[in-house]
Amino acid sequence: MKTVLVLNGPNLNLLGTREPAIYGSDTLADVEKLCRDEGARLGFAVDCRQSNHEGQLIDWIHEAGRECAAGRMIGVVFNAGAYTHTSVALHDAIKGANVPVIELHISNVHAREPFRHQSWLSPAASGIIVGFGVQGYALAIAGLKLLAEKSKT
Ligand code: CA2
Repeated sequence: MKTVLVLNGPNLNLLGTREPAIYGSDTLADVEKLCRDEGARLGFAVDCRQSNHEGQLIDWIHEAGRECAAGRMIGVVFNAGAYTHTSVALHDAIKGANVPVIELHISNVHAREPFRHQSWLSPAASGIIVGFGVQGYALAIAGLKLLAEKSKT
């Protein structure tokens, strides 16, 4: 069974504890269960990780590149949190690892503060899911499956 990596970046460990009007009331554990359930429905194992550290996220993207090259993984669902709007290093990591990444945001970042409208990750991403709440994670896993099927043809 192939794997999907679900990566959550800085402060997403706080999900469900504050700002429910923006991010909903589900916790990160709830989101990770939702991802594992959607993966099981679609025939994938789901590996969920969260870090508040940019370098750790970069290392995991590199690891995902190696796993995809070995045919054991189909790609990454990545909510990079605020690093989305700041990190050229994460952009370079996605490009360098040559890994399919679905950039995901729980909230509609384009309807929020102007500093959230810029993403350094979007030009390196294979697809983007924005503003569907935590259900976006399930949509992103289904999207990765579609991309994996398309790349076989
Ligand atoms: O909408 C998203 O998923 C974001 O990636 C979430 C980031 C934000 O910086 C991006 O602009 C959009 C913030 C994640 C922090 O999540 C918290 C959740 C509850 C309480 C505090 C922070």
